Amino acid sequence: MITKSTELFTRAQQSIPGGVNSPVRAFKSVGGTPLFISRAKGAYLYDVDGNKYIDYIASWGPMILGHAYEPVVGAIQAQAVYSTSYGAPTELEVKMAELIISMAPNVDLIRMVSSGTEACMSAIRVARGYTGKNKIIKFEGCYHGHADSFLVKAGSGMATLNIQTVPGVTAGVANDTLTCAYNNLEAVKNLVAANRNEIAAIIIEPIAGNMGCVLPVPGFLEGIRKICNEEKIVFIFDEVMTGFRLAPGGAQEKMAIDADLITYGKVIGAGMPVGAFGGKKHIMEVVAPLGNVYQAGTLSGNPIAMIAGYTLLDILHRNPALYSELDEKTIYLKNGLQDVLQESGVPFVINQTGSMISVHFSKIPVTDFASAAAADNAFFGKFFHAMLRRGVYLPPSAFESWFLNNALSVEDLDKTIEAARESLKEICQ
Ligand code: KE4
Repeated sequence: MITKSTELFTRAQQSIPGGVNSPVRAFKSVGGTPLFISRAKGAYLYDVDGNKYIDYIASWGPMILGHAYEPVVGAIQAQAVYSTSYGAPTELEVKMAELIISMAPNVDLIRMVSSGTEACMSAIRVARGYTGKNKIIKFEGCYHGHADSFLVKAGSGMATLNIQTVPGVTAGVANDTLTCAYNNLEAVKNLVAANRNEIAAIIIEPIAGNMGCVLPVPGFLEGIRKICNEEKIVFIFDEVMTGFRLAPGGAQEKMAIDADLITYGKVIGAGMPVGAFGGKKHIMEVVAPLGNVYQAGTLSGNPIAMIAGYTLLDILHRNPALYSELDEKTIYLKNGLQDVLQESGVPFVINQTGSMISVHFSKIPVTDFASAAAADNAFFGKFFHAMLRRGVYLPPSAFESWFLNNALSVEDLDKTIEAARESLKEICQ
């Protein structure tokens, strides 16, 4: 059937590579035509054909209190009349930095940028500038944005498209990126021993969301923390997804682990293009113009982005009960999905922490990229479309976390669980 989405997708491919401005939106791994969204409100997305969906992407995390959240929309509207950018410092940036520092552990200084990629890319440069060392360790299946250093065995869209090596990333850059399996502390120890005094940083998603949701096993993060202390390696928590979503203090607070540098994105922009990197003073002091590690951005700290992010963060900061509300809704959904999946007899694993959750059609626990990739992801594609037909919009890839937003009602959750029951019945018949 020709829909407005299919017409738009055909048209989009004439002017945009693959018809999308970010690969994971193209439905490549689940098949079919991406839906073009016309508007969203609260927990719901509406496509250009007028279909309504319960949204479990939340713009990949930012829309934690729901779409078109009135205080955020109002703040943007009020600020926009004073111009959208000055290219000069503003009080808004100071208030934003002070608010983040009051919420996030181990952040003495913070620099705003315009994406999570920029935040992670800059954090790596700071770690290299601070330590004078070149190599980094990242984990297979973790995704830290599309900077060259990270496009080695990355998750998210790279896993979705099964891209192993990226043309354009030079051997020189790739050689400075060491990788090992998530949750394998022994492998970290071996890499560090084999590259003694050469490793500037270990960067990790403290709770991974880019191979589906994968949790650190007890002792894993603690073990890396110990190695970094002993080897003078900068421990970078990539909290672009987890920051201000799992708790006011993000994964550092939830896991009670201290990082040296922390990167943020998504929630801190409330849907506007914002990223940030921050950390302990003695490290962040190398950042220009204070130090010589150069990092810059025309729209860094943009007033519209700042007022949007500040408004959302301030509400989260003043109402910590919103986190327990969101977590309870996620547990409710998890329990309901658990029941219908058990009824279906299909092998599955549900990974969940806070308001991050993912379903893997796997016979074994999903604890790293290999086990996530070994799941029946073709079945996930069928499940995705069956749910979409029933008005539930899941992330279009098995290598993504689902994100709940606090506008979801129990009725929405019940509809989602019922849609899952019907979808599994349809696929398994
Ligand atoms: P951005 O440059 O896309 O703002 O952030 C990159 C990034 C860094 N770190 C983590 C942990 C991330 O999850 C991301 C981006 N997340 C993906 C979704 N898994 C973005 C979606 C997309 O690529 O369109």
